[in-house]
Amino acid sequence: MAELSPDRLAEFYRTMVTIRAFEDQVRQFHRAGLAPGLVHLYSGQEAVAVGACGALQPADVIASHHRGHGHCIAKGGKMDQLFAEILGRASEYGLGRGGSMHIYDPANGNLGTNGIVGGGVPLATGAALSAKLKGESSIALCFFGDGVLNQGILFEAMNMAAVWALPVVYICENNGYGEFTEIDDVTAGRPYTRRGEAFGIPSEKVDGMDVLEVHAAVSAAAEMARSGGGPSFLICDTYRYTGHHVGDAEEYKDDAERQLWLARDPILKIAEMLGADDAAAITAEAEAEVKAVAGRAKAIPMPSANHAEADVYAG
Ligand SMILES: Cc1ncc(C[n+]2csc(CCOP(=O)(O)OP(=O)(O)O)c2C)c(N)n1
Repeated sequence: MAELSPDRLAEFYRTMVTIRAFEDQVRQFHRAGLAPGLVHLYSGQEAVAVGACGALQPADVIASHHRGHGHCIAKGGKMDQLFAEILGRASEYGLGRGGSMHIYDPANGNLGTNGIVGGGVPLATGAALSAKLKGESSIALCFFGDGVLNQGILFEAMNMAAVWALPVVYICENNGYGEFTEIDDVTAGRPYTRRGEAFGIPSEKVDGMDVLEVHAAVSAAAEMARSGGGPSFLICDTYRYTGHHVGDAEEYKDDAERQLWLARDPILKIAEMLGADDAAAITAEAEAEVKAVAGRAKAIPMPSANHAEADVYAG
């Protein structure tokens, strides 16, 4: 595995602790009744978004899912606008009308978070087809949860991507659960990498709690996609440290299992590499920044009546 420079390692760490602090703040907003609708937190899965997006070039695109704040931040989204959208305020990302699961940031190469399980799969595949037809060198990363392993759209999309050698990397974030159900109880055909192999797509299981391992795997897949080698399929094993959504008491989870995964916290792992003092300094800066940005986001106005028909098209 290629070593990262100390600066890059620190940058990865900063983004991971920023995501964790962002999600803690979202939880507080939600509990205070300020974030309407459901929110699904990404805490625990930070190594996947950060390691994967760290392999991208600026023109590359991502498609995210319902647990997508981490992807938006790792792709370089604006945190004040993210908070504002989640709070239903007039953000640049959706005028507060979509919230957490409808963050759309095309200028930054983000095809959006998505409330439809598997909804990002055709978007990323389409973006890869578009890049190929236009002769561009950009690639698409497609993030989705393990619940998508049983969605037909994944197989239709992977088939097309394989036949046309599209520049797309399919990244399954296997956090072990789909809502309140253990994935192994409802999913046949282990190891799940066989789903990609069925289409002749190079498929690999990755430690999703290790940002360096994710980065190495996605970098190799991205390089292959960019050079015309076609798609890849990665299963990143990870864990969500929260309920399915804020408000889920997680009674279906075993405490021993939780402790096991907490000991593997992806943030602790990279903190050890950085050293305690450097890690503590970066954490303090990142947490202060998130707090300040959250304060600014709360000052963004609510949508006005004039916004009601914005972006609405009649045939
Ligand atoms: C097409 C579709 N079916 C069902 C749902 C309801 N639903 C929302 S999240 C979810 C579980 C998704 O699990 P997974 O993909 O593993 O992601 P995770 O929540 O574990 O990150 C389901 C079934 C939905 N939003 N869309």
